[in-house]
Amino acid sequence: MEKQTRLILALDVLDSDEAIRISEAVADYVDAIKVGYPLVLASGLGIIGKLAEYAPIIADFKVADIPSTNRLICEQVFDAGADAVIVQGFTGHDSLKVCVDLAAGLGKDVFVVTEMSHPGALDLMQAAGESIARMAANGKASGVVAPATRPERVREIRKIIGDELAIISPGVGAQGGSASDTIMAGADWVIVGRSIYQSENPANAAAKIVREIEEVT
Ligand code: NUP
Repeated sequence: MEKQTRLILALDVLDSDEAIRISEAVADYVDAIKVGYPLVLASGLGIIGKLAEYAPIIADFKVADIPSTNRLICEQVFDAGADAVIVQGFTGHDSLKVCVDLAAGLGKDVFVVTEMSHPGALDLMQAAGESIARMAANGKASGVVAPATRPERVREIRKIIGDELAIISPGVGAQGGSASDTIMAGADWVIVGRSIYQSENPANAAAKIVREIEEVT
């Protein structure tokens, strides 16, 4: 994934034609497209290969199982044409290792969720977030997912992981986070969904976020 616009589209629409239409419209403004359960469950795993024509695909399956099952899941995801997969970190180092080893052999990326962006992440996840970030760095993941809704946590997580790992950061727009604040806190990419795909003009909405990022980089 090349760092150019520093924007990743979260494409949580359900209809495959709409997904393709939006991907085509925003392709110039995004470095990757993140797809997850809503789109894949509604339209099938084949959508990954179709969207890969427009941008690298990050499969947000928040993989969270035992090592053997994690491997089976990641094999399917990479076979389908995804360039990267998002895995949960709370399952521990061995579950992460099989994903990283598989990805490394295929030239793909693994991003590890540290602490999520929604309010409920404060209940349980935040307490583990820094340990998960450390495990992601030790386990040679490509990067981590950290909350744009809490730029101060992005800053903390950046201190822990250093400069080798990337930070991709959801929570901009609909969840209240700011693209420029998140980039200034140390994120490499912001992930934006509803503010783009629910907009009347997704390309303009994406272009506006890219300009906001350019002003602080
Ligand atoms: O902590 C996380 N927060 C989050 O919103 C981890 C995620 N993977 N996401 C995903 O990012 C979420 O599932 C959605 O696909 C996207 C944010 O979308 P939006 O709030 O910009 O619409």
